[in-house]
Amino acid sequence: MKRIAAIWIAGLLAAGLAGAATTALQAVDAGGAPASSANYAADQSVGGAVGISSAAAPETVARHGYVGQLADAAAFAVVPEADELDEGASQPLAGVATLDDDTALAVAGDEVNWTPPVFPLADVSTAGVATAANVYEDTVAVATGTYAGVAGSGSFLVRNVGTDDFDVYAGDGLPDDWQVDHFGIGNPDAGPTNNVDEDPFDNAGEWIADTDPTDGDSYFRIEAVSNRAATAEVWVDSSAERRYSLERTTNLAVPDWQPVAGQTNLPGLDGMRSLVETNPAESHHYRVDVQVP
Ligand SMILES: [Ca+2]
Ligand SMILES: [Ca+2]
Ligand SMILES: [Ca+2]
Repeated sequence: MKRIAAIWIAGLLAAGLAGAATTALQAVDAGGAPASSANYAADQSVGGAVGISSAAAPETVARHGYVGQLADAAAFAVVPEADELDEGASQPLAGVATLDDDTALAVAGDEVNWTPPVFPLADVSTAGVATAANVYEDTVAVATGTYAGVAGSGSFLVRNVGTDDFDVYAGDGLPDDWQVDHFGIGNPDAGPTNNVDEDPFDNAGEWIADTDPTDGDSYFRIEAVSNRAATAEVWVDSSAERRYSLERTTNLAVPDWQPVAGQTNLPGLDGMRSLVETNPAESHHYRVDVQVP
């Protein structure tokens, strides 16, 4: 254990004990006055301000009035400058050591032996400057270090400010959290043109429709069309996170797709929903458009 403080001032011996000389017992003067005998003189140090003082930042607690103090670090905690940090940004770390007499000592970042960083920390310098990696969602970072032989840690939140900047999924046009949700981290099958489930849509298409890119039965399609009386109903399996529009044409050979009035940009329902054309003047072919809001 590193000795934090070692101050013993029981008195100043102005003259050492000589040979086998004997000294008379000398009562300590509580007033702090000098005392002396034939062989020595001492300036007593008793009294002064007594109590505990503290400061909030950097956290410090001092105990005053002790003639001497020996203390070892009993606990250590890492203190980040801020509780939240944007991904890719840096901030200083410091610490506070709680000594075995319950006093607290502010510890600078360069006094800490920092543990190698783990995600989402990209780096912690010897001076204690922490740099956050890019993340795919808000992620708690834990910084760990050792001071005076005592290990401690502290945490802060790394904010996800970019949706397409994480690891190998960066810059491919698909939201990183969606890719991680479906494929885990670092999966080469997660790219926008991949189609690992071998259904009619690649991953980019499955993202747009909010379908499962790892389930060959999950892809966007018209589930049913009903034509009761004069009303045409077109059914799709919908997502509440997407918008749907009904379009029609009379000719598939040379299609001229037109939106159906009142049936555009409708929210999904997280289940089957219908889009309706009432009293169409003639028979039509229909298709449904799905978009990310
Ligand atoms: Ca990000
Ligand atoms: Ca991406
Ligand atoms: Ca697919």
